[in-house]
Amino acid sequence: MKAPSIQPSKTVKESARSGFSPGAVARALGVSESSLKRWCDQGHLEFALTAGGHRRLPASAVLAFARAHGHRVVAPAELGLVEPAHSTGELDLRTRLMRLLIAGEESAVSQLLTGLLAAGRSVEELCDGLIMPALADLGEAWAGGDLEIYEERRACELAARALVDLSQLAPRLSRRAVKAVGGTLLGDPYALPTLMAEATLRHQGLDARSLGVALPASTLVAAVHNLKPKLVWLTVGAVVDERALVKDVEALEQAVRAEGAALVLGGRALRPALRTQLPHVLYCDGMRSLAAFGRALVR
Ligand code: B12
Repeated sequence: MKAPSIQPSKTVKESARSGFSPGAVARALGVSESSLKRWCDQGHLEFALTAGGHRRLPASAVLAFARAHGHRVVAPAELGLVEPAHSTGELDLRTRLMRLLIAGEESAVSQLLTGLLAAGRSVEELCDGLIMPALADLGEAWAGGDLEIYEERRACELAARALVDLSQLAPRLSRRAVKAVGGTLLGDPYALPTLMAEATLRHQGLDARSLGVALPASTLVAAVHNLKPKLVWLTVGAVVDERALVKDVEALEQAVRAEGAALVLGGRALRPALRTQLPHVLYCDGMRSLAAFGRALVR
């Protein structure tokens, strides 16, 4: 059976497919079109040619270029991205994201997050500092009986799609990109952390793919041998049986060691007492540390 894949939002899908003209990109970055065309010709900026011979630049390449060369995206709307409204302190943003998630405002959620990315925030910062706290607030609202179950489930779907959007805006991978895979073990239904790991690592230049949730350890071991990733992540959002988890992690660690790769664990359910029972593996408390580890691997 093939699990349905999470689709990016329409805006991001279209921009990823068609790309933008040099004029639009120049306006987005607040530079002249001639400078922009020169950077294209010098190979600093990736582009494709249309059938009519016109350059088209994908938003992901523009964002990667801006980040690497210290440019700011001054007019994100030119790239189909929306500038986050002003006067948005962190608390404002967190509350705004939570409200949009609860209201099921799919494009507004995606626009808020991709707009912040265009404005210079990193994916890992958005994950640890905004999306995770907004979901924690949402969890409190759910626990307090203020939310319908469908509102919580829908919010989670939207957050997942927005994370796929952020992944799509990662720089294009080089053919020799370091591979990374990960997911959750059987009994763990939490999908967002593994999508966060995928988006975070892709933005560091890794060929990262989330394999999904509720995976038997044996299939993760098979993935390690077949796909030969250099990094394997496990997100632990729920633990049904601690002893089974320890055995699963041991099996996975052996496979990862045999292939000369690294295993990184993280997640809310990995309490300190449980961590001490696990074999010696790397533990990260958030996407910022995972990003740092990923960057070290691609250097
Ligand atoms: C969405 C959600 C669900 C959804 C998940 C759907 C899906 N497709 O993912 C569903 C419906 C399955 C669900 C079910 C339940 N849930 Co729930 N859920 C949530 C909610 C609102 C958000 C979870 C989430 O995705 N958060 C965002 C992620 C990204 O945050 P995170 O896991 O903390 O990850 C961060 C770090 O831990 C770290 N990290 C995580 N993994 C990794 C891995 C690596 C490698 C690295 C480097 C870092 C890292 O980085 C992340 C970013 O900073 C939380 C609220 C909350 N506080 O999170 C409640 C919450 C976790 N759920 C709760 C409860 C009670 C339940 C249920 C028991 C409800 C029920 N009666 O059925 C079940 C239990 C399910 C189970 N088998 O365990 C409680 C848990 C209370 C407790 N103390 O344990 C919470 C806290 C809500 C609340 N306030 O009461 N839930």
